[in-house]
Amino acid sequence: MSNDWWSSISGLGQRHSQETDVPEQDDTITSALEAESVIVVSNRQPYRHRFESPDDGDRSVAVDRPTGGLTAGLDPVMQRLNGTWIAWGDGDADRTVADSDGKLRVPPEEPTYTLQRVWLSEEDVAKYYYGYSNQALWPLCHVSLENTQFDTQQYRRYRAVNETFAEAILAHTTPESVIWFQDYHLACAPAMVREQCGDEQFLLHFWHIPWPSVPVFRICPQARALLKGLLGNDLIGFHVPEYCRNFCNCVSELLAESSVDVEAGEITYNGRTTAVRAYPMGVDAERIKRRSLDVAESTWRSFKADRGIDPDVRLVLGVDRLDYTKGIPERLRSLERLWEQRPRWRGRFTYVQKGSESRSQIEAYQQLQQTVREISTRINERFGTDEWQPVVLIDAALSRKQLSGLYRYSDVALVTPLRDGMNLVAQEYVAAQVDDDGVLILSELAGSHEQLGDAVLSINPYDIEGQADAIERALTMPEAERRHRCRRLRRSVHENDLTAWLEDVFSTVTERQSDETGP
Ligand code: GDG
Repeated sequence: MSNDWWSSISGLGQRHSQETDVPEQDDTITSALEAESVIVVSNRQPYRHRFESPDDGDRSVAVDRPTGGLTAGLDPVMQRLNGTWIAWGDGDADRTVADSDGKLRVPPEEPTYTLQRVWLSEEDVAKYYYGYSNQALWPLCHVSLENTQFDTQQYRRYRAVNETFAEAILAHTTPESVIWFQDYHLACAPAMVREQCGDEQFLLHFWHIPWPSVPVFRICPQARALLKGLLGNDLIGFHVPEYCRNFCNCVSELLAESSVDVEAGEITYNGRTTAVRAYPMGVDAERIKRRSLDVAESTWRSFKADRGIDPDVRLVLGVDRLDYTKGIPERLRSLERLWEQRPRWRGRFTYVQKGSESRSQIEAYQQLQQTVREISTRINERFGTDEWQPVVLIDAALSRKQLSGLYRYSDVALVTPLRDGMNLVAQEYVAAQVDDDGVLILSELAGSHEQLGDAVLSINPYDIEGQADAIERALTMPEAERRHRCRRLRRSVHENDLTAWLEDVFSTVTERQSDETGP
């Protein structure tokens, strides 16, 4: 199954490993919410069961578990809260271990909360997931209009699957429930739940990708229905204020009967108020720092040797899901431009692209994979020598520790999306710079630029020449400047980590709940 943010932030491909990855806990998060009241709803699940060797007829079952990002951040919170997590059961052994309603207690070794699996048919997955979610909403929100397709059948199925999720939610809802939706797969479900359960429950939604401006969003034939669906929530969170404003403006323009205060982020529709707030998501910086410290330079040198990279050549790194929003072909073209026009850089550094296959059932993703391979081969043929390969592609999933080592020992990271809700790779790279010695080149069009923009080298990902200049500047940056920038970035990433993000979200929930109930 292809990856989306859910699988990718918890470790692409190898999205779950045996590595324990529990972030620091903070009581303000759990005390903000009453036990047994939280229901998290997402497309992807935190635990997946699979048959170890289905081809050999082996029926032994293995469990894949969260390794990082939000899954690992929320899993321990859920363990304390004894709540319910509702998600699509996509593992081939998922039904074997769940009860007849699709429920099971997790984590497997010491069960503390309920995982409610939702079963989807092949057609559901084709139309709801690969169809409307990833060929309409994903490209639309990233303003990739050439990849955006609206298909009524797919939309109907998207609604039907949202209905299935809503039914599963309602089966677990009590008057005290706080229901937390994740992402663009579930835009219609909040209004469906609200219609059935009334006003008592608190519904919130975190939208992990950008929200586009009015002229772009109104292209969508289902624009009004999607907005109405989301306005079933009491609170909607985006990564940055720009997406909040865009969302408010869309409601104001497209739903005539709404009243919207864009600056305050307050929308009244159908007699109910929805707050719209920015919560820039963070990473588990402390954990990444510790992992990075654990990777010895010798391990790193053998990692390079295994991939045929000269241990003494400098390294520029890109880590992405192979998605057309990540700006990978543009990045490769800027490297090609650099080696072409400034030959002194040939043989001086290698570009490593950790690219994880994603959503390969969709043609645009197959094309992107092919383009990346073609440009890389062309560059290697044009400039490579017996001793030096300019571009190294790594498609195998790396463990979190290997990834931290790769971050730590790379001289420069290129994070150059054409559009990105946040981009956690940029923050992870910073958190792994325990030697204060890496340079981050970051796209102005990534949400994370808002937080890190002051101390990175900013680029416009469409500006091939400008990117080439930035790479050269990064490779020639004086040590004192590198260290100064790195320290500022690390401070920011540690202060705004995953726990701070969770605290922020939950403190608004408590605030809004007490506003509703009064003093
Ligand atoms: C969506 C939004 C938003 C990658 N390769 C490996 C690996 N990864 C991990 C990285 C990082 C994650 O994948 C990628 O996260 P991003 O945030 O960069 O991108 P999306 O997948 O597009 O995520 C995005 C995010 O949701 C959260 O809201 O920031 O804007 O598009 O965590 O580390 N992990 C491991 N091995 C790999 O080989 N273990």
